Amino acid sequence: MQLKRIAICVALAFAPGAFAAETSLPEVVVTAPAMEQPLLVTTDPRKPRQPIPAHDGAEYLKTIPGFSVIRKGGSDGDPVFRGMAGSRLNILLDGEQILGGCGGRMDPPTAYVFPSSYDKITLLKGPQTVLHGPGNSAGTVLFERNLARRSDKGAGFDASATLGSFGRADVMGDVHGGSPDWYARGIYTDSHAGDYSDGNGISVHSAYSRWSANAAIGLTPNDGTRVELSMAKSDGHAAYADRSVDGSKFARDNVGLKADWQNSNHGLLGKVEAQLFRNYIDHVMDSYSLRAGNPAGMMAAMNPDRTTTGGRVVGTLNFSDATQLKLGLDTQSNIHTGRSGAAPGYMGDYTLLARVEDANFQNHGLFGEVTHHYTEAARVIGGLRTDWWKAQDKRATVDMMAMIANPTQNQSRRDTLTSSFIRYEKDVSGNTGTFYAGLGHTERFPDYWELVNKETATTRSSFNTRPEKTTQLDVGVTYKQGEISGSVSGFYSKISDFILVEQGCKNMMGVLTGLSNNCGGMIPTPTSMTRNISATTWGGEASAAWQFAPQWKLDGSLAYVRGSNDTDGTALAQIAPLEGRIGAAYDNGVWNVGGLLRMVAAQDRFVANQGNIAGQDIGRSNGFNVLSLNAAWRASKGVLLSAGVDNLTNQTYAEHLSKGGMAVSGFTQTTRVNEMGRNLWLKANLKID
Ligand SMILES: [Cu+2]
Repeated sequence: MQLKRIAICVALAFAPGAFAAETSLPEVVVTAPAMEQPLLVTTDPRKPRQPIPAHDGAEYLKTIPGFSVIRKGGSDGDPVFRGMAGSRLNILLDGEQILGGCGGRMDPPTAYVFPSSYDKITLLKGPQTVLHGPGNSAGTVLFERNLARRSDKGAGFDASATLGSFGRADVMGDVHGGSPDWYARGIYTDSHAGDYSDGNGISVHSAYSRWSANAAIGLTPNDGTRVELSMAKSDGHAAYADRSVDGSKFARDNVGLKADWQNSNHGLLGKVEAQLFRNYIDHVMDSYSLRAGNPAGMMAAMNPDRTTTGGRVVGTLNFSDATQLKLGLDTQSNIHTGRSGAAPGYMGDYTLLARVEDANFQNHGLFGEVTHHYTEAARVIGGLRTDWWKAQDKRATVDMMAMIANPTQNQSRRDTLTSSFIRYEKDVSGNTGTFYAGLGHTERFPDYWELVNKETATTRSSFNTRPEKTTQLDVGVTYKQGEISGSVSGFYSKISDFILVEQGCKNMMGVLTGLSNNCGGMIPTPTSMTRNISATTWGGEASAAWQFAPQWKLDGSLAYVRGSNDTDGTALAQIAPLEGRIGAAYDNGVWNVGGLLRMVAAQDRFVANQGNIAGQDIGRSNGFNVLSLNAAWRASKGVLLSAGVDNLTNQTYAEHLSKGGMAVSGFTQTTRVNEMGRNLWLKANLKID
């Protein structure tokens, strides 16, 4: 009976227009993806979304309640979840880790993500898994492609095109084909935008251009076996409004090999997954190619690169129908180098200089995660992970001018870190939802930015910064019955040795003279330091949707985090303020019309010059409300046309976490990098299977 009802519901959901009155249609324009399973939010990156995001990973995550983005320009912002940025958020591209190279954090992992080249984005909240690598104290984000075996010979095509205000133009093409025995897939994306203007018509130095190409070939000799070889190449350039250089190169070269085997018979060993990858990124930032008035000589360009190689093998052991264990190993090694000089063709051309290694890192992890169902409606999930970590500081000097010797030159560090979690999940009676409560502990070793390009209050090198330890309680519930669905996810987190990044001033002797960005004159000089503190954060997200009439749906969400620095007795910096969203949509199965009101409160809790590797607090920020409207037409099966107006009332506003505006020749300097003013967009999706 239950199965029959599910089958009818599924059939209705895929019959556009037919019985829209009796079922809720899938969201057409994504405005706030909801948590439908404990701690898990999934979203389709190919769907139109509002407001229109830059074509990078961070802005696609921003639609998920709890996420914010540290804005630096038009693209490549840093994603922040529940106040946690940088490597507190584990971001995986088809299971592969990719680490940026920029010492100024222009390239978070999401700068190398081209969302529409993926089929699915998944957020796993909290330290509630050990399967995806170390350090996921705030959460794990998976950008993934679907890999189902073909049932017949054939080919398909999926494409989209987007046009928008301020010179926005994107295309995406995805061609795939094969037979039950093999498949091939190629995906290309291209995205351009000019400098946008804020609500006051003030132009922001923010133009960008990005492209990516992916190719994969796979063998699927039977239902349970798959081997895939994949390659990716991408590049781009982006203007930055928050600093004196722009990103003129973000090149990525990738190769990956995956093999999966699933046991078709009942047996202890149910599945084996193995993966190897190499990611090379080559980044250039310079002061001359994307802005006027700067000389191309001397130290005008910096060119870091990073090679990340890694692998993973996981076995699934079925001890019984009720108990399953995933046991695995993963490994990762990365080498970071740098060089800087003049533009090509000038004396001191950086491209002719040797790259100099400044640091390398290795990590080997062993993990096990068990799921035990002790009744049909209740289960316990637990995991344990140990990481053996090593880092080496290769820098001879610590300053741009290569005058100050590195006190930790050639030092190595080793550490063994452990992470664990246990979670109870109980389905609510009548199968209307699930309650969960989990306790997790994770230890995160400092990343490149925290160890290798910072100082401390007392030394010129932060290479001995202690690892950060997070213990977090996650509690929540999901609910869905009839016309109403909703979820609540709360957390309470105690972080010891939280790695705080502060901006300060040091004199010639390296003695700290104050905490400020504005050090004045030649002496003292600005410095960026790390310090281990104790911190507490708590908060959560709530969302609800109500289909109050057959073709009408209302939804809303709230996200809030409060953070304190327990060592200093102050607020914890870089926490986004309370945010709420209300959406309404009319959908008759063919036409969809919707609106979104995003309401953000003022943030009074700040500590100037403190934060993380991606940003520091500037000061208090004002609240704002932004209204956006959208419409979509399912022209035929496989054809969707959508359009929207974002920031309808042309508000001038900046997010609390946006970086401070820099003086760029030809542009007006603002306190923070302002968000886009009123803008229009048009998107066409085409799918042929
Ligand atoms: Cu850079």
